[in-house]
Amino acid sequence: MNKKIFFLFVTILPILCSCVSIWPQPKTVFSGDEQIVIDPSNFEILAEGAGAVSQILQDRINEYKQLMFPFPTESMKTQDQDSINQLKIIVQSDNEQLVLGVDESYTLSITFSPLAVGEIDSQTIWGAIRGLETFTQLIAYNYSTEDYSISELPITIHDEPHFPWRGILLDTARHFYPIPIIKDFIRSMSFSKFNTFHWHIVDAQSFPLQVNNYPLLSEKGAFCPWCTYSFDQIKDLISFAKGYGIRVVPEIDGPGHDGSFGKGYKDLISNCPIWGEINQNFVTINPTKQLTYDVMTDIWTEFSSVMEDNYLHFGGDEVYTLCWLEDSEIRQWMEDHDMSTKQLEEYYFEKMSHIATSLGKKFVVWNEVFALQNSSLLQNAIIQVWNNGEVLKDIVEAKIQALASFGWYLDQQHPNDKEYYEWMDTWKGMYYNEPTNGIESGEEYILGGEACMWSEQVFPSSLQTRVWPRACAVGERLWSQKDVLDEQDETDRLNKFSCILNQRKIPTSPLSPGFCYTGNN
Ligand code: CP6
Repeated sequence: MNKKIFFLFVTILPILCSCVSIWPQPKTVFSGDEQIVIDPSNFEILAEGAGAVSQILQDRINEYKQLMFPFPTESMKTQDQDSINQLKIIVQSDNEQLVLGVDESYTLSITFSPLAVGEIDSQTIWGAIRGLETFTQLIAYNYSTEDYSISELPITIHDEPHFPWRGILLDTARHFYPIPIIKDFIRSMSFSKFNTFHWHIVDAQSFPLQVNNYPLLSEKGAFCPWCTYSFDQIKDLISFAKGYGIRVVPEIDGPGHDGSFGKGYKDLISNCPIWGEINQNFVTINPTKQLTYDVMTDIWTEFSSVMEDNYLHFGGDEVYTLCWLEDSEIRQWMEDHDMSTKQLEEYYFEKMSHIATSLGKKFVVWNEVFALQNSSLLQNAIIQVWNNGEVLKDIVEAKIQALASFGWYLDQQHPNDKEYYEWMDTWKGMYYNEPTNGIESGEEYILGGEACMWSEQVFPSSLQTRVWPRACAVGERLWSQKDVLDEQDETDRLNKFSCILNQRKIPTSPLSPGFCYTGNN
C-alpha cells in the first residue's frame, strides 16, 4: 500500500494493538504493517532540546547503539529497500534530578514523510532512556540474511509508568556481592524499566558497611576483610545507578536482624543467647543504649551526605522482642521506664523517625511497624508490605503511603499458581499479583512495589539467574496498565524479552521451548 495513504488510514482509524512485542507493555501502541531495514553503519542517534547536553543521556545513547546491533551485518544490502537512518531524541528539560515521581513518560514514533524517521519525545532524560529501551526492542535481527529490520510501521507509542516506585531489593548481608556485580545487576534492572534499587545492606549474618567513626562494625562484622562497602564506593554506585534512572534506597534494618552490630561493639546488641541460638535473625539491637542512637545517626548522616534521594529504609520486620526480655539489663531498664516491649519498640522507631526528619528524609519501614498503630510514627511513613496482602488495604485506607512486596519474593521458587504441572511458571503468580486488587479507597497511596531478592540461598554467580525472568513479570505489573492481562500474549512477549536479555548476556531463562539466537549457538 502507498505509505501516504496508509498513514492517512492509520491516522483516521488508529489501530490500538499490542501486536509489537515490547516488555513491559507500553500504555498505547498504534501500528501498521510496513517493514523497513536498519543498517548499523548508516544509522545515527541525535539528541535535541535542552536535555541534549546531558552526559547521562549521551552515555545511554552510546550504550544503546551497541545493544541495538549485537550481531554482524556483513551481507546487509539496503540499497533497494526502505530504511531508517536516524533516531532523533528531543528532551525538553535539562533537569537531571532523579527523585520519586519524576516524569518518565515518552512518545516514540517511526513515521514516513516520505522517508522513515524515528523520534523520541520526552520531558526528561529519564523518559528518553525508557524510550531508547523500547526503540531497541523494536529492532529484529535476521540471522540468515544478517540484517536488522523494524516491522509494523508506522508506529506511535505513548508510554508512561503505572506506578512511580518500581524496585528490587537485594540483600548483601547473607552473602557478599562485590560492587561490579551490583552494578551489572542495576543495569539489568533498567531493561525492565525498574527505577528503584532497595539495598538491604546489613543483616544478622554480616555487616559489610564501612562506617568511618565505628570501624569495628565492618572490621569484625564483614565476612572477609574486603567484603565491605565504603561510602566512596556507595557514592559511586549511586551515581552509576542514576545513569540508568535508578534511585538507590538504602536499608539499615532494625531493631531485629541486627546481631552483626555486636561483632564489633558488643554493647550495641541485646544479650539473648537462647533466642540467638535458635535463630541468628532474632538478635535485636539494644534500644536502651545511647550508643545505639549515636551509631545509627552516624550511619544515616553518612548515607545522606552521598545520596540525592529522599528515602531511608529503617527496616522493622521480624522484631523478636523476646530477645529483650532475655537480657536482664534491658528488662531492668524497661521496668525503670515503665515500658512494655511494644513501647520499647515504639521508642526505638521514634528515635529513627527523628533521625530521618532531622536529615530531611522520608521514613520507610516494613509492615510490622504499621501494626504498632502509633500515629505519630505512621503519619509520614511509607510502609512496605511483605507478609500480608490484606494489610495493604488497611494502610492505604488510613491514607498512609505503601509499597507492595507480598507475592514478589524471588527466593521462593515454587509457583503460587494453583495448577501444578511439569514446568514451574513461577512468573505467573508474580505477574497476576496486582497491588490495587481489592483496594476500594486510597489506591493513590500505593506508590508501587518491589520484588525481593533475599540472599540466604543466592550469591554473585546465581543472582541474575534467580532474578530473571521472574522479576520481569513484576517490572511489567508495576509499569504497565492494570488491564494488561492476556496470558498467551504475556508468555510470548516475555519469552522474546528473555531472549533479548540473553542476547545482552544477562543470565536469564526461557519460559518454553524455542530458539534464541545469541551468535554462538
Ligand atoms: N530477611 C529479612 C529475610 C526476610 C525478611 N527480612 C524474609 C522472611 C520471610 C521470607 C523471605 C524473607 N530473609 N531481614 C522479611 C522481610 Cl519467606
